[in-house]
Amino acid sequence: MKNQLLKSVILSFFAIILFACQSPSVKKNENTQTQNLSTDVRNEFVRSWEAYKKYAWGHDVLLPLSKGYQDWYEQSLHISPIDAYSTMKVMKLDDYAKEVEHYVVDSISWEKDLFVKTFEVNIRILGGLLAMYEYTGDEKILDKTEDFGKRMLKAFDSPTGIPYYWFNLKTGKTKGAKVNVAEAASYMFEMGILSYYTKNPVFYQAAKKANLAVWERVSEIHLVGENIDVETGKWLNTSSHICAGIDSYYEYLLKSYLLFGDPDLKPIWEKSLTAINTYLVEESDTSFWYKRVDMHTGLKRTNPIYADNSSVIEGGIVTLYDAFFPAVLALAGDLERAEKNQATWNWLWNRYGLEPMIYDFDAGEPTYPVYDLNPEIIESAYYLYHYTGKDDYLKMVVQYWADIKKYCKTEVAFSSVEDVRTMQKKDYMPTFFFAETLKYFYLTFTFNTGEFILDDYVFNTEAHPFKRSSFSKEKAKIYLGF
Ligand code: DMJ
Repeated sequence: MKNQLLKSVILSFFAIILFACQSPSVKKNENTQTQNLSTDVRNEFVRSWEAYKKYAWGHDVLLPLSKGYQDWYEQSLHISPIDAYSTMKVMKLDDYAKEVEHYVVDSISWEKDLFVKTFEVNIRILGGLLAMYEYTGDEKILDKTEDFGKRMLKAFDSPTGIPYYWFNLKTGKTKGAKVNVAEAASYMFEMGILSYYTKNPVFYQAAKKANLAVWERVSEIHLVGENIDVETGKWLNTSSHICAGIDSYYEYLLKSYLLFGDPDLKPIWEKSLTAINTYLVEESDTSFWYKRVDMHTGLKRTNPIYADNSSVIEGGIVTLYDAFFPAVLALAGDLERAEKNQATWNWLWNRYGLEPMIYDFDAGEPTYPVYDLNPEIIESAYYLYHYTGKDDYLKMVVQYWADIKKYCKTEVAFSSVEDVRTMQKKDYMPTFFFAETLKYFYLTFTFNTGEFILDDYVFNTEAHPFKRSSFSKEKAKIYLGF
């Protein structure tokens, strides 16, 4: 007995020595690896930004193969610089950031006779400008932001309060009564922040009204449909899911509640999440998907006929955008489902080396094989790395970075891919590559430095970060008017 005790004391002693000797060097190697990777991501951001400046400055998008540019509409909305800004701040590229600040203040006017997409300009332009104000506190930037927000407010002037698909920046005219739920009700986050900064509830109130208009029309089992008419409030399509077309509606219920604490949002989010997990999960021994069901029956869609004649989308169709959901689940504290869902997305990524934009998990085939440098799977791996501390998630992100460099890197920047089965490149680099994709890579690889702590921030759906401590719940009640 005594001998055994002595033996185990000696063994423990050697184990401690071994651990003490090995652990720091293993950690050091890991740290060196992530340090090298974060430097690599930052260098690639700089290389791509320099290409944007050289070939596309002032325009919306860089064309990375033809070395040209493209604008979304007849005139530029300057989306790349506005979207790239917060990543520059996160990467401490302050000279570039200053240049963008000056550009926004001195060279951008929103007095443009242009119909723009309400949803897209909200998450990229309003979200990007708000982040710029958050970082600088510069009142001139807030003026530009408020000016944009007031123009956008016109879109919400509909019989239901749900915004039209398009609004004209100069005239305030609107068009496009058919919107999906993401386009109908993903505004509370940005417009709430704008109300907070300007102490004017009008923005948040409009956004919340749109959300409540959707919630009033939720089904008896607490699911929303996909498309809705902003004038009649009628569902045009009763397909319910968390995929592209609804995604950020759910994301913003949770995130707006976290940032402002509006008590009306909590039960909506909680009932929605319960319904999602009750009706949308399709789990097997090897996969965990969120499928498409009918909003009234909760049954998987097999032969949908839509009132708006939109294309037939069956229950097993998922989009790579849906990979945002593990991050949202993790933020909501449901690590079990978040990890299972992320494992399934990771499997899909590794099957091709990049993700197809639309995939049919019943057929086991992509139905639209494009990859547009999207961030969602990286975002979710970053959240899970943060919340679980498991190296598996770091390894996933290391792999995604290696694959993106292998298949998407071009002479001057990065490109989307036409087909993940052939890896044929496509002459386009979306603005969210600057705003989101490179940011989430960088944040994962700098995670151990503690320079950015996820718990201190809430991101908009375009990865523009906002400090929780900038928003007092007490003041939010007054400034947002709830
Ligand atoms: C981004 O523009 C936003 O994240 C949006 O919510 C949907 N996804 C794209 C990038 O994939």
